[in-house]
Order: sequence, then structure tokens, then C-alpha cells
Amino acid sequence: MTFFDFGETIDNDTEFVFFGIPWNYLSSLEIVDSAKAPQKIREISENLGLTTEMGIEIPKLKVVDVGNVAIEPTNIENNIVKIVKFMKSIFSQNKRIIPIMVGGDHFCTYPVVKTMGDSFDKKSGFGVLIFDAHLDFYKSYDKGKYSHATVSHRIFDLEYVSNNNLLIVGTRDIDVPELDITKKEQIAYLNAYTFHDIGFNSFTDKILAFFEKSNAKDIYVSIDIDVLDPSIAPGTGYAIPGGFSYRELWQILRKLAENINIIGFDVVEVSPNLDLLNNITSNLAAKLIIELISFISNK
Ligand SMILES: [Mn+2]
Repeated sequence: MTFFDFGETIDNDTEFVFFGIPWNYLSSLEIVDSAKAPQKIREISENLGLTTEMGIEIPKLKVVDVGNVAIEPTNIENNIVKIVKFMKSIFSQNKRIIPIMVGGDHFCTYPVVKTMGDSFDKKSGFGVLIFDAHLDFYKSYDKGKYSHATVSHRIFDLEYVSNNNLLIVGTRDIDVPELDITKKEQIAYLNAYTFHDIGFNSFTDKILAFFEKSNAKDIYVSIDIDVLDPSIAPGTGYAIPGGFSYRELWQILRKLAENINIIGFDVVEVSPNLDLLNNITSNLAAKLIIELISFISNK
């Protein structure tokens, strides 16, 4: 079973490669099983209609699903190496590929961003945009420096990432140690309530202006599903009120894809065991992914 029944072989025409990282060892919550999300999201896609909201025929999109990275749950360093290797083998087949990663917990984003940034020629043009209810900016948490709650900090630690080209959007559950670090390092973030204070256009313009100022033209986008309101995305570990609606995030992503070059993206922290029986959260994730693919593809 593949995502939307797409093929499995990368060729010269392939634009997007979908792959899963079935790994939630670095979540700080015992109750989540986001490792099962890649397979669940593939299953869910079988039941969705084959056009996007804007009328794009999904089978005509140039997407390939290459399966999951083989993960050894507790071997962190080894998994990082495996994920990097997995992505390098994708790029060795076609270097223009836009990777789409489905986690797993949010830590899965770190090796993906690292691979993207390391392989990127003009590192000055690289940027990272994270949608998340959280800053994930602890220095160390739970199992140590590698955690889903430290992932933004680890990304910030990469030599080519700074407070100039890293932006976190949708925050509304920030802990004091994180606030202290982000103040000291002048990390840029936009709280979720700002969207309602200033409205869609100004909010999206703020995101675009941030990357314009830093001259970052090629942006990696990470979507923690908890950036959405838990009333529509209950299947995740931290159900924090006050998140975006599906339509709000859809609108934001559509406008971003029109104005910046999205070089890869991920959806993480979907936890099928905490979802409703109708799989609303996995469904939402499948929709978001295919809609964002079509926005990028349609430029
Ligand atoms: Mn989060």
C-alpha cells in the first residue's frame, strides 16, 4: 500500500518523494504511537477522492512513495545515520526531489533538515519554517539532548541555521526554560493568537517578510500536527487549545507555496492510537500533505 496509490520508483520525472520514519522513541509521552502514523496515513489516503480542493487530479501529480526508513527504536545515533543515508539515496537518484517525510515524533525532523541543509549548495539561502504549538527549544529534555522537545534547538544549533532563517509559527504552549533561551538567542516565533489579532493577510505577510529579510529563498517546512486545534486534530500527544483550523493552515500554506520555494516538508506527531474512530487526524494529515504537494507542484 502506498500513499494515494502512487508508484514506488523514482525516475527523472519524479518531483516529490513520500517516505515514513516510524519512530517515536524520542517522544516524552508514553501514550503516543506516532511510529504507526506513516502506515495509517497511507491507509487513509485510499478512501479519499482523487482530486484536490482546487481540482487537481491527484494521480497526475509526480509523487513516489518509497516506503519507510528501517528504524531500530532505541539506537538514536544509528537512526540519525540511517535517515541521512536513506535521504541521500533518494537524492542520488534525482537531486531535484522534494522530500515529504511523515513521522514519527518531531525529532524525526532533525536528521531530515540536517540532510537538506548539508546537501544545499548556497547555505545562505536556506531557511526553516516550523508549525508547532510548542517551541521545542529545551536544551535537554527527557532522554537528553535528543528529544522531540529539543528538536528546534538542535536545528538552531546547525551551523547554517540562525535566528535569521528559523521561524516557528502557531505557538501557544511555551515553558519558562524555552522562553529564556529564545529571548537570549532572539528566536523568532509567531504565537497562534496573533493570527486572530491581525488576520490572515498580515499574518502570512509576516512569515514572508521574515524570510525575505534573511534572503532565505529555499525553505524547509515542518508541520507538527498539534499546530492545529485539538478539536479537529485530537490524535496527538499534547492537545493544546487555540490552534489553527484546517482551513486557516491550508490558506497559509497555499499563500506560502505561491511566494516561497518549499524544498521539502514533513508532518509529524500524528498518533493514531489517540485518534477518533473515524481517524479524523490521520485524514487531516493525508489531506494537508496532498494539498500542499499540489500547491507546490502547481507554481
Ligand atoms: Mn508540538
